[in-house]
Amino acid sequence: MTDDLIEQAKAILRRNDRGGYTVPTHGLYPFQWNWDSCLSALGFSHFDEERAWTEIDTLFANQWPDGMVPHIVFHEEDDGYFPGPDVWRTGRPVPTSGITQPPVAGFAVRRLVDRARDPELAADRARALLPKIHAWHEWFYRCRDPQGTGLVAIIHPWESGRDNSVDWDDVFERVPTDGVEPFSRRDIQHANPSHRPTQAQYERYIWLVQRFRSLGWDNTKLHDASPFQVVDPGFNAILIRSCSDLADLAERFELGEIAAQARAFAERGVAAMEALWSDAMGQYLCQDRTTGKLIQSPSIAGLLAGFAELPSPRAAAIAKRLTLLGEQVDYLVPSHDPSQPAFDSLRYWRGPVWLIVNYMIADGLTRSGQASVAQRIIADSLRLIEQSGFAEYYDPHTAEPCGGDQFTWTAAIVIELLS
Ligand code: 9YW
Repeated sequence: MTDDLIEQAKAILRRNDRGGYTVPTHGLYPFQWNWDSCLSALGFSHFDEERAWTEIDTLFANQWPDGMVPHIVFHEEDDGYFPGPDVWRTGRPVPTSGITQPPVAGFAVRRLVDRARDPELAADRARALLPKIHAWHEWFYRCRDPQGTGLVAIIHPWESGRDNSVDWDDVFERVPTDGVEPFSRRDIQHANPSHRPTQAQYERYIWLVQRFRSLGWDNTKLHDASPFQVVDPGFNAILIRSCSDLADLAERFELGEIAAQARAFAERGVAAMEALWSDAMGQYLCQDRTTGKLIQSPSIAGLLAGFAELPSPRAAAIAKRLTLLGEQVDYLVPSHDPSQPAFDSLRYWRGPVWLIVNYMIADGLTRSGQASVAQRIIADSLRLIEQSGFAEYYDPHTAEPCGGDQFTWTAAIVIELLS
């Protein structure tokens, strides 16, 4: 059974391989996505280390001069996805989007180095990537935390990787739709529309893109100019974890300056996370940076926070929340609390389970000594695969597979969990 699943997963990675990068899935997402690639490299590394490094190298070959690593790289023309390069118009040699995604590269690179079967290859590739990843982290704290709070904001829901989370609903009231150029969505031609974001949400996504485009994608301006500035605990935890993993690697490779700076970012971030903690909800919450208020929306972002090294009472509280959620669903971890009225078991990031997030939460909790809930998450993840294949996401009650199928990062995580 295990061998069979690994073989199926490898076949998906090969099928979605376009040479130097993989597409997340055939049809729906025909380009390279940032955090998909970094997490997919983990899967490749178990059977083709060279290919794993190439996945991350290709992404970083498209890093912007200011340090940002874009959320999509449009390597080839394909009108199967909206919005394409003609909408973003970022002026990059290989067209890219103009926003970023959860910075999981530092974590992924460290994992590749730690278990390398070819340590020389790993050292060479990691040494070359380290300064680039660090430049991206510096970019975050410079451009997305201009007040120096220790936490970065996202300025577009797509940056979080959790496009239509309930977390954004109230802040989205502030994002207008006037002046949005007419557009035709492609996602709902590939996937079930009732599993996808709504038209009203898409109009706001595009309004923000047009706003940033009108500012020439100048990252010294975008943060302050955005009506959408949200501090996401899951996103920050990924950044903190990547900074601390990068610091460890930099120490190993005797890159003292990077090590010290990366360590300082991580330590400051962990301390600053306290501002996002809610005793009432028993988890971390997003913060609306414009008003300074916590967003009262118990989503998976506050549980993904456990991916960073948090004070142990916080990790224990997250484990407790997960145990309670586990009584409400058959499959952990729902992307939103099922007892909330906005929960929707099928609609993208408003309820369904995503394997990549499960993997990161389980990894963090295992490190924090919360092994039993981590094991439940992993067991649930594998049951989902056995029942419903390698989907983009799943209904936490019924295991119904949703979104795209033969999904690259889902397959990569299965290889990672079973190898
Ligand atoms: C979109 C590729 C991406 C992921 C995101 C996910 C979705 C793309 O797919 O966004 O156009 O909505 O939300 O996390 O990187 O798999």
